[in-house]
Amino acid sequence: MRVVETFRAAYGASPQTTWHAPGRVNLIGEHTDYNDGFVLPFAVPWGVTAAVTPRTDGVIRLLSLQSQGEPVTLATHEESKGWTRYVVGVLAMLGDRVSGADIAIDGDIPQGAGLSSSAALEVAVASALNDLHDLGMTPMEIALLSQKAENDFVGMPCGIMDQAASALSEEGRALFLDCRSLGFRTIPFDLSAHGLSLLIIDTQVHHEHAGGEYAKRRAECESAARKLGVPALRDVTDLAAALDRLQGDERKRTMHVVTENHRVEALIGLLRAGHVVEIGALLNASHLSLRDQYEVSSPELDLAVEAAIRGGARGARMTGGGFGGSAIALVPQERLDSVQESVVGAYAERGFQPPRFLPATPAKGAHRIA
Ligand code: GAF
Repeated sequence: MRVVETFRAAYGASPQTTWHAPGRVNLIGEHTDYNDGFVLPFAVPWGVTAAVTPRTDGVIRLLSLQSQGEPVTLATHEESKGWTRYVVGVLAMLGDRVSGADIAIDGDIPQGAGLSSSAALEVAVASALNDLHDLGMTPMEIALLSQKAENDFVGMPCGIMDQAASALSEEGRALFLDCRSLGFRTIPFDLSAHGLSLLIIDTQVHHEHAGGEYAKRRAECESAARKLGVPALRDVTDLAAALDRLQGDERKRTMHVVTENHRVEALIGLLRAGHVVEIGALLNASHLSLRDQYEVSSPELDLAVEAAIRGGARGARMTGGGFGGSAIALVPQERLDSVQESVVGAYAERGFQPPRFLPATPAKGAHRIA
C-alpha cells in the first residue's frame, strides 16, 4: 500500500495502524442535520487512508501524498492552515488522551466535488487514534468528535451528517439518521437490482462564498426556530401557521427544512415498499426547494439537474452543502450514456467547463485496513 510505503520512507518505521474512511453523497435530507432533522446519506467508494503511529512528545508529524514536500511538524493545538487543520483539530479534541502522532495520508476523493473529503480525513485520523490508544469510542462518538473538530477548531459550523456517514455507513445500504436523537439504521439501497444507477455529476465548480453562506443559512434557521418558540425547525408541526409568523428569508428556509424532512420520510417509505423508481420525484422536489427556498444551488447545479432529466434521468438534485460541488441523478442503466451526453451538451452550450461523472454505489464506513 503506497501510504504505508510513504510512511516508512518518511518516518523510518512501519505505521502501527492504517484506517480508511470514505466520503459521502447524500440521497436526500439537505440542510436538515443542523435543524435536528433527518438525513439519508451513504458512503462512496472513495475516501482517505491514514497510516498512524503514536508519539509521546506532543508533536504531530504529518504528510499527505496529495501535497508535495517534507512532513509538516506541528504541536497538538497549533493553529495550522489548509487540510492540516482537520487533523490537528482531531488531536486537539482528543486532548490529553493522545500526545502527538506520526501520520501519513492518502486520498482518492475527487477534490472539490463536495463529497466530504474533510469529514473522511477527520474520521480516518480519529478512528486510527481511537484504535491505537484503546479509547473505546463508538463510530458515532468518533463522528461527534470529528464534527467538533470541524466546528470548534476549523470554524465550519457543519452538522453531523458527513462525519456520521463516513463513520457508520454499511456497504450496499443508505444510512437513515435522526440528527436529534442520533438514532440510526441502515436501509438496503441496491439500485442495480432495479436496473438503475446513481450518477454523480461533479460540476467541478466551487463557489468561494460557500462557507459564509452556510453559516448564514444556519443562523437564519436558528433565528426562525426562536421566533416560533421551538427548539429547532424539526419541531414545526403546523407549517402553514409557522409560515404565517415568519417573513422573507426565514420563511423560505423554514419551508425548505420542514418539507425536506417530510421528503426523507417519504423516500424511506418508497424504498421499503420497493418503489425505487418513484424516489426520483422526491429528488426533483428536493432540488427545487434547495434552489428556490433555501437558495443554495448554482447555475451549474441547476443545469446538471435539468439536462440529466432531459436525457432520461428519473430524478436529480444537488447533493451536499451547495454553491457548486455535485448533483446526483437517478438513471435507468440504459440511459446512462444519453444522460451524460445531455449534460455535456448543455454545459458546452452555456460555456461551462465540462463536468465529471462518477457512478455512486454505497460503500463501507470507516474500517481498519492494516
Ligand atoms: C455540508 C455539511 F457539512 C453537512 O453537515 C450538511 O449540513 C450539508 O452541508 C447540507 O445538508 O455537507
